[in-house]
Amino acid sequence: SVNESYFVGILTVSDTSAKNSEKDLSGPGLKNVFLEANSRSKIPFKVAKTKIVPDEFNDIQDTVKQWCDIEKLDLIITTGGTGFGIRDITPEAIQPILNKFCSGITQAMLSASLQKTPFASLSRPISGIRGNTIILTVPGSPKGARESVEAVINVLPHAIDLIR
Ligand code: MTE
Ligand code: CU1
Repeated sequence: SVNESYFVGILTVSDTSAKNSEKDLSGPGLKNVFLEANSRSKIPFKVAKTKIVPDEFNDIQDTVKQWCDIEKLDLIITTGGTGFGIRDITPEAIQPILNKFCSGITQAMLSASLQKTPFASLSRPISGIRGNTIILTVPGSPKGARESVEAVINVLPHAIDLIR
C-alpha cells in the first residue's frame, strides 16, 4: 500500500474545549504532527476527521465506534482524559470496545515520555485495535500529545499495513 493514504481521526476529549473549541490546542497540534510526517517522510497520512467531545463515557465510545465501524479510519488518536482527575475516563471508555491491546505501542509512548518528564507516569494511556482501526490514547497537553505520537509515528504505517 505504498501510495495509499492512511486515514487518521483526532478526537479531543476535554470538558473545557467542548464548551469553547478555541481552547483546543492539542487537536490542531496533533494534526500538525501528521502534516509534518507527511512532508518530512512522505508518509501519506490524511487527517480525515477531527472532533471535540466532553469527558463523557458515551460521547467518547460513540465517536470512536463510528470512526472505526462506519468511517473505517485507519488510525484514531484521542487526546485528553488519560490522567488521574475524577473526570479522566478516556482509557476506561476505550478499553471495552477494543478487540486487541497494543501494549508495545503504549510502552513506547510512555518510555519516550518518561525520558522527557517523570510526570508522564501520571498519564494512563492504552492502545489497541478495533476491526481494522488502531486506537491510541495520548495526554491532553499539547506537549504530552506531541511527544507521545512522535514516539511511535514511524512504526504506524507498518502497523496499519498489517491490519488492512
Ligand atoms: N507525557 C509527556 N510526554 N509529556 C508531558 O508533559 N504530562 C503529564 C502526563 N503525560 C506529560 C505527559 C502530566 S503532568 C499529566 S497530569 C498527564 O499526562 C495528564 O494527562 P491528561 O491530560 O490526558 O489527563
Ligand atoms: Cu499534570
